[in-house]
Amino acid sequence: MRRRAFLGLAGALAIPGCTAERAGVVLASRLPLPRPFTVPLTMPAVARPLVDGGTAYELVQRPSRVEIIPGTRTEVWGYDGTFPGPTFDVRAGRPITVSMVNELPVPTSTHLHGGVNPPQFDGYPTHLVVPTRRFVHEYPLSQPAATLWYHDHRMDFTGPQVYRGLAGMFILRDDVDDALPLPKGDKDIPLLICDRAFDADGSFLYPSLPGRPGVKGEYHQGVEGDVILVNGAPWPELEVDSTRYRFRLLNASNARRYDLRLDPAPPDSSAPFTQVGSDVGLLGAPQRLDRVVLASAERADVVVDFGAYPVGTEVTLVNRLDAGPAGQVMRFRVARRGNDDSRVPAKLADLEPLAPGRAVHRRRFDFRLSGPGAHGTHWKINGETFDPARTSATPRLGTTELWTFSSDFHHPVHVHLGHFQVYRRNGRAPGPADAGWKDTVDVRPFEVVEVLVRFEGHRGRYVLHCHNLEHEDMAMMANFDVV
Ligand SMILES: [Cu+2]
Repeated sequence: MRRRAFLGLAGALAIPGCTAERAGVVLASRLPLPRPFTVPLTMPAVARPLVDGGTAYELVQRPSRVEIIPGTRTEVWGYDGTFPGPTFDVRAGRPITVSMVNELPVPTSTHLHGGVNPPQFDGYPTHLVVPTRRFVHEYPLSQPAATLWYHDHRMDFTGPQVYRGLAGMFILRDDVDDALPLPKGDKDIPLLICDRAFDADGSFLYPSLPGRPGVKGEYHQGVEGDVILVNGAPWPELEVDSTRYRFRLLNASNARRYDLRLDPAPPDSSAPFTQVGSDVGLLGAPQRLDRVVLASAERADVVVDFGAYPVGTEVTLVNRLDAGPAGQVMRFRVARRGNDDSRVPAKLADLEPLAPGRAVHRRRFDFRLSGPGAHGTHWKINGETFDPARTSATPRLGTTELWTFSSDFHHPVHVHLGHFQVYRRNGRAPGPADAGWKDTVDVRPFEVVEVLVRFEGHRGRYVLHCHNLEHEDMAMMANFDVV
């Protein structure tokens, strides 16, 4: 009975107008906003090893002043002083080391999101690298090609520190992916999408969260900015050939969800997006999509064929979840004809579907708000706030478990180490956004999402948490120990 009531409530909330598809609260910029589509899309620098051909990298986390809004300067805290940080472009099966040097005024902890890494290199929230010190991460990269990303993970301060700029893309390639006839080279483009608000002096605007000095209550839901940045540029424009492109979409926003569409849709009314990859690797087969919905930290690797549009067309990537400035993301201008020898094959990779019969253990994780009370507002998992000393689950290495996530709000649930496949959403088959291997799943208000999660590679202590960074900072996190 309880379960039926639960699903009934979820159904009611799915009625248009009754549900908020938005996860956060918008913070308005105090700076006049730039006109959209007036700055070019730029690519972050590619991370270079210390020695040509080597496998040792070093990034310096430091403040710098950069021009994001034309004519103003914004202080960012960036990897090598850049926002986004340098893009890693590395090969599966070839381990690397990344020395993180902290020249910021605060402690940091760096997490390679989606990485299958030993616990001591995973960026545990209390594994702090204090100012002036460094820490060398060893990444085995023993996992299939995928679009990963790296970002700060400091306990209680991940939201403000990522917001200031501590995030970058991490592209892992392998022979399977290379052998596919997908668009390559300058037509394989990472797009790191996030939102920010700017103060009158050009600095990033970020509120205090409940429990901190100068509380503004509602931002416990999550912070959304009114400026959409792609690769760090506000509503940029990209000139494209009338050919296929591969876009590695990452929602690097603290809280904002996106419902991405192309406007106009292709004149031949074909689905504009062909998804080829999910969070942590290729799909088994491509899927055609009219829209791409991304919660915080989710990725979608998609192919768009601008050959469907006449040369001269301006195609806008829009976000249907916002009627204001954040309803637009970037623009593509189909500038010229181009040769296109790429295609999307019917089969992409061997994807082993996990069957529920494989699960050796079932666990439930309920994500819910508590407070405001004597101890303030907290976001809790199974009624508990994060305690680094407590473990909530002990999966065995090499096994698969069935984990059920339920929620009272938008909670994009991220599991470290363990990759998963969505088994059921509200008792039914999962949706298009759930396809493939995942590390983050979009759990919406009063939904029940069941995932089959596999624990491979390493034993030790890891976390699962809500990837709405404000929720994460307000303790919506739990330990599990792989034993
Ligand atoms: Cu949450």
